[in-house]
Amino acid sequence: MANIGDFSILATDGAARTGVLHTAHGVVQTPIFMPVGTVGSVKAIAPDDLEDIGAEIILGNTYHLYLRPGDDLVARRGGLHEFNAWRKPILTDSGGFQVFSLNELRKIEEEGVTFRSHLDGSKHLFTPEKVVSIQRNLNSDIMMVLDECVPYGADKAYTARSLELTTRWARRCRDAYPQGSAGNLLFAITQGGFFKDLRERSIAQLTGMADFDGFALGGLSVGESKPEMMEMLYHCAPLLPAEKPRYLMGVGTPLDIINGINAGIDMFDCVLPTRNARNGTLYTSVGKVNIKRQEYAEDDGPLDPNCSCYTCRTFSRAYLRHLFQAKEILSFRLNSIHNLTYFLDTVRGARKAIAEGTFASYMKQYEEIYPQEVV
Ligand code: PRF
Ligand code: ZN
Repeated sequence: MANIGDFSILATDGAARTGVLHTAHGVVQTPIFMPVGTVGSVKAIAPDDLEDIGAEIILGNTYHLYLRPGDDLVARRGGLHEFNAWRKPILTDSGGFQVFSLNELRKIEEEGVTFRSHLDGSKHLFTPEKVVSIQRNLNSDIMMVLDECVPYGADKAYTARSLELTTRWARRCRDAYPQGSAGNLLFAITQGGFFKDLRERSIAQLTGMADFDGFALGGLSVGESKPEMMEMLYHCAPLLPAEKPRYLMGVGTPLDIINGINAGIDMFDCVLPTRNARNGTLYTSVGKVNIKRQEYAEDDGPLDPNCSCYTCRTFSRAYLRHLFQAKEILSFRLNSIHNLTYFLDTVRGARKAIAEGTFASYMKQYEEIYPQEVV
């Protein structure tokens, strides 16, 4: 019998691994991509669509759900799974990152971070204890610690002070909810900016506290160049404990995800598939397609003949283009179904390739589809 938090690695291929993580709402196969449902809903997508796509876990945001509708209100509805009718695993980000990206007037102190709501300007304080309590109210399967995502370009002295604070906050999060208290897992977030020695220090401090259920790499994909991100990713991923799930936060493109898997990462989330779906940028087996282009106006073929999603099984490129041009809300849904399927197919294909020992050639296909990718 597996316990909540158990993570078993089933196969490895180089540094890449495939495994199974047990949560209170079922298992997650890794590597996995987590669709982003900021306010509890994956934009334009209903839970039955998510089921059809084969999503296994979605992400919600502490920051947004705390401000609206309020974590107490969600708790009174039985938690986020009962509230949004997604009964499979949910990971919640801690709010740290959202406070830093959505608030210019935030103030960071030892106690926590003070910020103003982007909705009504009201003032709030997130402490490590508070974000754990919010995530417990949401009944998140995987809670994240409060961290400071250091802005790109921060100097070494600032980054060093910040990572120490992130470590102290992580300890306070864990102390507020000791491991195994109930069914909510807690992951630590390593930081350290773009300084390898600081990254190593952050990882050593956090992995030295053995009582986290997983470890994340934070502070990447924050404005750095692709080579800078890759260098840090490949340097840090192998330093995270091999026996626990490793999560690369907020990353990324299909090729980034493939690189993450190649470096030994197990979990990913990004708004890219859903946000790009709403912009008409669609990922296919031959690369990115901009569905608004004139060349698709009378194209009766499927968006991607190699995709078996509802959108590709049912509609032509001509119709998808028309929906997009007419700004029909169905366009959001159909495009999101396809892009999420593409990202989930990417990780499903990776799992299969790792199990079969063919991950290197699987990766090569992505390098060919997305050469010198910038965004
Ligand atoms: N910290 C948290 N959430 C995040 C990040 C981080 O560093 C990132 C960085 N790409 C995305 N989401 N808490
Ligand atoms: Zn499709």
